[in-house]
Formats: sequence, C-alpha cells, structure tokens
Amino acid sequence: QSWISAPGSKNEVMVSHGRAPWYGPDGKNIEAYVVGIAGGSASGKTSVARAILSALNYIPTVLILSQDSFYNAHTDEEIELAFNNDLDLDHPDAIDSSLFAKCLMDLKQGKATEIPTYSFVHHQRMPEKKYIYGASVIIVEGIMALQSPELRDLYDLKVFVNCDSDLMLARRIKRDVQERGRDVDGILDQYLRFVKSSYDNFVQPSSRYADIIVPGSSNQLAIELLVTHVKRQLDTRSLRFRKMLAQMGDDEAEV
Ligand code: UZR
Ligand code: MG
Repeated sequence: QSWISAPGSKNEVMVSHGRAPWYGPDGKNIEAYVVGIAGGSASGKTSVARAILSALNYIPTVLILSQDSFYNAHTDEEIELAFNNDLDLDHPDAIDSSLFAKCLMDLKQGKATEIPTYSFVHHQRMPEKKYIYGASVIIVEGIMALQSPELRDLYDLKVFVNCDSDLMLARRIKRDVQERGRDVDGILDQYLRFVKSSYDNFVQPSSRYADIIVPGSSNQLAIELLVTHVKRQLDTRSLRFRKMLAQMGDDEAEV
C-alpha cells in the first residue's frame, strides 16, 4: 500500500514533493506534456493559454512558452523598416524557430533553458534572458506554432483557435493601440500588407494539423475539456513516476 513513498530510497524527497521534473530510477526524466496552440493574430491564443493555466490553479510547473519571445534579432535597417511598417513580421522566417524548438526540447526533457526577451515596442530582441526549468506541462502559443515542423514534432496535443477575421481585426486594433504602442493607420496598413495574407497562406492552413479546434470566443466549455485532458495527463505522468519508484523500492527490498 505504501508503494507511493518507496521508503529509504534516495528519491524519497522527490516523492514527498511530487513536483516535476520527475526522474526515474535510470536517471532519465519523464517528459513534460506539451500543448501547441496556434491561431490568427488576436484570435485569443494567449487567453486560451492563460485560461488553462488559471484552471490548473497556477501550478508552478505549468509554463507558457510564447512565440512572442522568439522573433529574430534585427539589424538597425530592419528596425527602421519595422517602425515604418515595412518589415514582414508575419512570415514564418521572422521567427527563430530553431532556438524556439531548442528551448522547448530542453524544457520538455526536464532541463533548464534560457528564453530570449523580445520587445514589441522596440521591435528588437533585448539583452535580458529568462532562466526557467522544472516544467511538467508546457503550453506553446503563437501564430506559427503549428506551422513549424520542428515545433510540431514536440507537441503531445495540437490546438487551433478559430475566430472570425473581423473579430480578430477589431481585437488587434484595440490591443495594439493599448499594449503595443501603435496607431490605427499603421495597424491597418500592416494588416492589409502582411497580416491578412500571412493568415490565409500560413496560419489558417496549419489548422489541418490540429487535434482540436477551439472557438475564439465563448469558449469556456472547450477550455474546460482541454483542462480535464491536461490534468489527466499530469496525473498519468506522476503515477508513472511513482510506479517506477515503487519498483525500485521493491528491488532494494529484495537485495
Ligand atoms: P499575436 N509583431 C509586431 O507587431 N511587432 C514585432 O516586432 C513583432 C511582431 C506582430 C506581428 C504579428 N506582426 O502579426 C503579431 N506584425 O505580432 C503576432 N506586423 O502576435 O499572435 O500575439 O497577435
Ligand atoms: Mg498573443
């Protein structure tokens, strides 16, 4: 009955915490569970990711990894173009997907990693990095989250947030004025030149890879279903870890 605690084993402390990362007796990690969320700009990806986090009571080992952090570092010329709304930041190449995949792979394997910082106000990668570790669940979100094959390979569950284009545009205008220091003219200019075609050519087609399509509004029930699934995955993983410990405890008892 006490198979959960494996008394006397060197892993006893980890059992009592029950926190990720979990190491099996072979010293290898049990991988974190990874959810990839894509959808158009201002479709509600970040909100869905945050809602999952909140429904999981902000368990500290559940992390959100946003594509926002992984835009490429820009040259001075590129920054000037960006301020004139002439830089295409909606193309898959605008994102440092190899660094994105490397950070995600590290976290998935229970390792620590360094996340770059990107400023939407300066259109530039900042010198600061965020050091994070100890993930049990990782929620990845971004317009190209399902577009990149490197990232797709790492997901256990793929979600697409589906939203009407007029709703996305209305939300984007509000948000970019309030939070990203833009003016309406610039936003519309950028939308017509880059955002719309990127949605049609790259983002929307990537919905074919999704396991689940979540609506971009009135989506409480869809989020509840997602959360139930993620919770079950968390339980399964911690149970697998405990079973491994229990087996190790048995082996030790036999010696
Ligand atoms: P979400 N973006 C910027 O506005 N500035 C940058 O420096 C980098 C990215 C925008 C990008 C894209 N488009 O449409 C949007 N532009 O961020 C994606 N122009 O972010 O999914 O949160 O809307
Ligand atoms: Mg967002």
